[in-house]
Amino acid sequence: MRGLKIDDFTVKPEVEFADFLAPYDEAGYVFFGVPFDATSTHRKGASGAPTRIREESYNFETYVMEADQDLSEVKMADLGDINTLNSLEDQTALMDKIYSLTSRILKDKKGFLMAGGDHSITPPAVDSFASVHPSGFYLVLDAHLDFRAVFDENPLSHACSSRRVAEILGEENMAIIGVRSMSSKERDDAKRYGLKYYPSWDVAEKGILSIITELLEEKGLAKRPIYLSIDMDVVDPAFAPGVGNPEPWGLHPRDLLEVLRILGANVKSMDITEVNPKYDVGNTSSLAARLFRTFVAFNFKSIINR
Ligand SMILES: [Mn+2]
Repeated sequence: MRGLKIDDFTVKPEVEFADFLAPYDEAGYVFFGVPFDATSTHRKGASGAPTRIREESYNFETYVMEADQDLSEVKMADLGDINTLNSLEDQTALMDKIYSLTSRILKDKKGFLMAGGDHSITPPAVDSFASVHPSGFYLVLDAHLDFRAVFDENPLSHACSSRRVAEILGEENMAIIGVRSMSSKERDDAKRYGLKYYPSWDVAEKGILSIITELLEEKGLAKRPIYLSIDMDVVDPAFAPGVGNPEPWGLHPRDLLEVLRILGANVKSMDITEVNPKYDVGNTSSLAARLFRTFVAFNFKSIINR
């Protein structure tokens, strides 16, 4: 991958993410899509998400009210979508591309916003994040524990994403919020590893604020760079029906807003995966677009006020 220009990784989109129009060299934040869903297990279609999320991004004002920040004051670039054949045969090559591209972006001191695709795309991005931020922490919002060692004979399946991240960062440097689905084997493994996770009913009972506060104290998050991964199925299917593996008893979208509000300053990069336009009426991709915009607004605001 050495010697590649930044444009060599991606295919330019027909329509860029709204307001992400700066050239790469000037951008503080870089958006890109990964149209890959070859490891999806129930309803395929997440490969169409980057395009749909871009389309929905035009619904919103440049002024992000919750952060009191106008995005017209922020330099952001849309690199387009990573080249992929969207097949299992191509998966290892794709993982290498994600690693190389995210490494380049981070070394250029920019944050990335990655739009999946299924959740299998996250570990290589965390891998490059960990090499740039050795004290990094991984926070994932997901209905599923995704802690299988292997699934469908594929260790790179989306059902193994948290397990792969644990091997990269160490299970003590990660937490999962919103879980309500796992196998009994995953339950046993999580216990053996001491994996920190919060079921969705804990979020409903205690409130997202108290859970984030607990993590801030226990894991020293205030001083650590965070990689935030949002698997859209963490949100209740009533609010986000367009996902591959919908699970009842999910989070309210405002819980995600609070996560961004509190941790925005420390989240250096993020992804949103598993949005599936085939089962959406537009609200799921719209929520994804707004989450990306809100993240940039909170993060940039905290940077300029620091
Ligand atoms: Mn999931």
